[in-house]
Amino acid sequence: MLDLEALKKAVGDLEEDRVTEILEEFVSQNPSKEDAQKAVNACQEGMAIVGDLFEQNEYFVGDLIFAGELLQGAVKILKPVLGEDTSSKIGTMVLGTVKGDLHDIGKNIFKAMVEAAGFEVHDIGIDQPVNAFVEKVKEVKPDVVGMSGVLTLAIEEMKNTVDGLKEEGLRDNLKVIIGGNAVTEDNCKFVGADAHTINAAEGVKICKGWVN
Ligand code: B12
Repeated sequence: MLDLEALKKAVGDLEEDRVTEILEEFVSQNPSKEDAQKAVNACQEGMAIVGDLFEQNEYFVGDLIFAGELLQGAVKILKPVLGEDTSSKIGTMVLGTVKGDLHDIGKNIFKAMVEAAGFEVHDIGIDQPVNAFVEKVKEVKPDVVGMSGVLTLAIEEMKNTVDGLKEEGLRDNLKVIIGGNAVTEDNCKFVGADAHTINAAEGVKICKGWVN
């Protein structure tokens, strides 16, 4: 059995060896995808602890960097379980982290899961300006655009991106979903997106609903 509290605490305490030990043992027990998603949620909660301690000046930028590396390692261990699916292609997505924001751990988790669900994902990376989204949409004509951002400033950039898509006449044939720690119901409306979530599994469900 996976001890979610222990995992959350180990991530919050930046105990990399302990996180690896817990997750390797978990994966060796052939867990379900649902349980792997619970592990992701526990890691996400652990990262929220890291963020809080950073705000309280108990952790510093170096700790954020280490936390990022730690979580990337954790996702690598979980990926074979999260990504295990043989669905055929159900849709196309352009995905990226908006301009000014360099955070990509959550985006990469969502990408692995939505790919496993059958989406062909064109990941344009981090710190991507409006025109990078617009050009990629023109090129691949996706069903969905996914934007990620965890910084408060990301919300304004998400809105600029939706406005940019509208200006080019591309918005009407698209669904737009935003994710990352900074998104809320209110700023989803402000951005002009169709949906928002801070949970990758929920995001996958929403996107599947759009193309089915
Ligand atoms: C790790 C980390 C970093 C790492 C990032 C490494 C990387 N490769 O991503 C590094 C060290 C680079 C970093 C830098 C900075 N960071 Co930082 N960072 C964090 C931290 C601790 C964790 C973020 C994370 O990975 N969370 C875990 C993931 C799994 O969660 P998530 O992103 O929300 O993703 C989930 C869902 O939201 C969803 N999802 C995500 N994207 C998408 C997209 C779609 C389409 C969908 C459907 C779903 C989806 O799926 C995921 C799984 O469920 C957070 C604290 C926090 N509470 O988040 C601070 C935090 C985000 N950082 C913060 C700050 C201030 C900074 C810096 C300014 C620090 C500095 N002084 O330099 C810089 C900014 C750099 C920049 N321009 O972006 C603040 C932001 C404050 C704000 N409100 O704007 C936070 C909140 C910390 C804090 N409490 O102060 N950071």
